[in-house]
Amino acid sequence: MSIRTISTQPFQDQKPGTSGLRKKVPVFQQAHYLENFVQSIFDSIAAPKNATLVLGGDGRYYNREAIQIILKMAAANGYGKVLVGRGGILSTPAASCVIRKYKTFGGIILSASHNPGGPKEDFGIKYNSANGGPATETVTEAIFARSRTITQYSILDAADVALDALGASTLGDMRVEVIDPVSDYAELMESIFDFAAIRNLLNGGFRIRFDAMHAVNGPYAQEILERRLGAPAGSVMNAVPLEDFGGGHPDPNLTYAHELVDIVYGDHAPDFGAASDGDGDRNMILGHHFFVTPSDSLALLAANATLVPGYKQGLAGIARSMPTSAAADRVAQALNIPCYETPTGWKFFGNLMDAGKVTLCGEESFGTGSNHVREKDGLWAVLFWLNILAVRKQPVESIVREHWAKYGRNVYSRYDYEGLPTDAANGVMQHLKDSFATLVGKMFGKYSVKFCDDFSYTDPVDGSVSKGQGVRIIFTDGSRIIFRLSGTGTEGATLRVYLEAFEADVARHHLDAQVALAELIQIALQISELGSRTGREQPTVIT
Ligand code: G16
Repeated sequence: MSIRTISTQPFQDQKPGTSGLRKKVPVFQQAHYLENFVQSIFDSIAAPKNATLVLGGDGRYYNREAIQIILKMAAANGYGKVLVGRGGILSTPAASCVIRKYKTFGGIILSASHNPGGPKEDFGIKYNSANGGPATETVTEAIFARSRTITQYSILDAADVALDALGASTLGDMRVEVIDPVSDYAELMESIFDFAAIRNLLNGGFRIRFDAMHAVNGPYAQEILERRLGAPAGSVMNAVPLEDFGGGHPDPNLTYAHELVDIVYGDHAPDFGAASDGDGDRNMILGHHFFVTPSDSLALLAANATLVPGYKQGLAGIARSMPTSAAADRVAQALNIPCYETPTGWKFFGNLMDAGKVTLCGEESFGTGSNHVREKDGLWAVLFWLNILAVRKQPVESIVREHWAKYGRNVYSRYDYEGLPTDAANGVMQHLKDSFATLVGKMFGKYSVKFCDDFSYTDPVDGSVSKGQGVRIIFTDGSRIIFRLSGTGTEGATLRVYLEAFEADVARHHLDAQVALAELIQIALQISELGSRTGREQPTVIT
């Protein structure tokens, strides 16, 4: 076995987005493309010799090939050991858990998250640091800069490593340990939640449905929900992970998880429904004929946290991404703890958690998590809900309605316009920024614009500044319209419009969000000129 040093031309498009580098599979299959990025990671993170890495992915198309390339490159770059999930599988939260538990130098996660998989669909790669979280912007910028100047990479000339059985082998001087992808994670969940109480709930006829969407969480959910907690076999649906997610879009929202949505809104609906995404870090929570918005879910978990053994001491603080509703802020205020508003992207929570400033974090994009790992965690959110339900013994809907009655309701919806021509989407954003001065003070029916800006964030821990994180139009009553370009799409541009109105009046809490937000939606379309600038009348997805 020898190390080969291969000359390469840099690619200029390897800028990591919100969550690592995501491109179509054929892009990754180009000669040297993946290798350039992996070498750029290795060159930028400068691990000491014999460092240990964690490696795994969500099992999508090209996962296996990429794992073999990365293993051989790690061996050629002086790593001492790689812990790789059996079959090359690790959910994103499980990878974070393993990095932390075994105190490794970092890890590489292969996933394009909620994006579709398959030979013509998406693939992705990202680097997570020793804290188990996505690399900070400083590191991702360094990786990108390196990828633009790279001239060579190193790879071991060796046969593929057997990945389907647990155990250790060597690759050159490097040790490869194939680990069970589920057990460390399942053990962590048992240490946080009251499994006995949840088992009782499930034994008592409380019916659940978990949709793994043919993605990575199938085996995790079967092990934890069915085997360890005793949910009847079949409670986990679409449990077999497939390279193309069965042709579906593994994004747990009301549009893409329609199979589950039809069940929980159907005649024999279960008491609780949930879904997670391609790599297992997102979650959607549903009750009997009832949808819990991710923003409300964060607020509810925070308000009920002390019912869960792992959080019975209370919370240090909460963090939410800027477009996430202010429902969590109200809980934080009541608990007298800080609530931080960060840019979109889980990486911004890492410093806050490492510094002990926050315990729970959440995003409107169906992400919720805590300091137990440094990624958002889909199954963790499901277990958190089940733990609360086991203690409170009330239906999901009545827990949410009681919460609204106490704190008020932050009515919320997001409109996604996917696959727009990039110029048109940029044009909408520029037009909004150009309109700030004329918008302030302007009345739109009962809404009066108080303030607008392009959100900028100064990290309270390391002082780093992130600018241009989304346009905020804030009204005098606290209602908000946010416009933001997605950082995770791979086709054209995706423009997201986030709408939020605060409703204190309990008598109006029954209103459908689309009805309650109708006026704000019209204002958003009017001020952005979205229709005329993009030619798009209807959003692709409404959540
Ligand atoms: C990633 C990040 C999330 C973030 C989301 C935003 O999610 O991990 O923290 O909220 O992107 O997506 P967009 O930029 O498209 O609005 P994931 O699940 O794709 O890794």
